[in-house]
Amino acid sequence: MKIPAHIYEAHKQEFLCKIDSKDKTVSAYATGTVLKSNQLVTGDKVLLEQNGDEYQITDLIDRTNEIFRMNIRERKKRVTAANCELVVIATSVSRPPYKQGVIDRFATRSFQWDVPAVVVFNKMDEFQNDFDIDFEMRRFENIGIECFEVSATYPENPVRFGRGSFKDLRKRLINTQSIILGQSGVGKSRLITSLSDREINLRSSEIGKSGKGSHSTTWSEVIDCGTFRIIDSPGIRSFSLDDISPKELINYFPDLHAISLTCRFNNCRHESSTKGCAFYSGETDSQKADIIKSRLSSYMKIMEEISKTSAWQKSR
Ligand SMILES: Nc1nc2c(ncn2[C@@H]2O[C@H](COP(=O)(O)OP(=O)(O)OP(=O)(O)O)[C@@H](O)[C@H]2O)c(=O)[nH]1
Ligand SMILES: [Mg+2]
Ligand SMILES: [Zn+2]
Repeated sequence: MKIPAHIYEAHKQEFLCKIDSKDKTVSAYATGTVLKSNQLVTGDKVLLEQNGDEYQITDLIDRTNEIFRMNIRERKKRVTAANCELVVIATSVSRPPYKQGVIDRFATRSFQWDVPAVVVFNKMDEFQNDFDIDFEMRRFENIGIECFEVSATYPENPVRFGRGSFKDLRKRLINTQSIILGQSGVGKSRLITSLSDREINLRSSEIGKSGKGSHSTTWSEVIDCGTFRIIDSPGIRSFSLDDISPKELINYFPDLHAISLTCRFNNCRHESSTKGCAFYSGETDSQKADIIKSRLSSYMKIMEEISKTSAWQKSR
């Protein structure tokens, strides 16, 4: 008899699995045939077989989606998690400081993965108005990304009125499996601890003098919060999107993509000197002109970076 389970933690050959029908996690090994064709990851649904005290993973259930980056050399996907219905992009508004470019990169990935995203502005208890948070939220809401303003340390205190609160965020997560992503130290683990209905206490550590996190979470793991599951992940060090080709990048900027379709030339580079470029024709919806301008500048920055890498790869 095969036992349906979820992978909560994936190591090289050993997998911590939660048996769906019981409140029980077991350590399981994967047999050659399953491992050969797949790399098993956190969030995977699998079937187990029990032999005495040992559990073996015999089958991998088809994934609904994958959190991945491409390995350019091998032209293969490197998957880090699976079956996520939502990407929770977490940022701090104090220390480490808010960086728009970083959130844009995560948003770009969520479009590439085809998984809806939300942005959580955490540490609102320390917010000093040093950037225009309403503008930032408008920017993300314009691409269908819901925003929340919370404090993981003081979850019950509404910090400002208007946008999504801690309660709203919890509501949004109910009955889903999601993954939380963000730089080290933004409060991902602390957020999960506060969001959970259960008595969990994930390891968090103080922000150093440099204002940077100290990479306290070291691998991805599913955290069962009672009414929802969320994958805690280690703070990402590198925000490089260099595995995305310059041609496909615009597809992951849906707001810009729609406008770019009306540029006169379909190989338009969207620079201010380009003839017939829709971004400089003054026809963009004036209420949104400021956010589009800011998104275009972010797109251009990423484009410049990935164009360099692909030229470098071509020359090899
Ligand atoms: N003031 C304040 N501090 C917070 C808040 N959320 C988290 N912190 C603190 O920020 C520090 C880092 O939090 P973590 O939860 O470890 O951050 P993380 O994103 O999980 O970091 P990594 O695991 O390294 O990727 C800890 O000292 C937390 O107590 C918040 O809402 N307000
Ligand atoms: Mg952590
Ligand atoms: Zn153009």
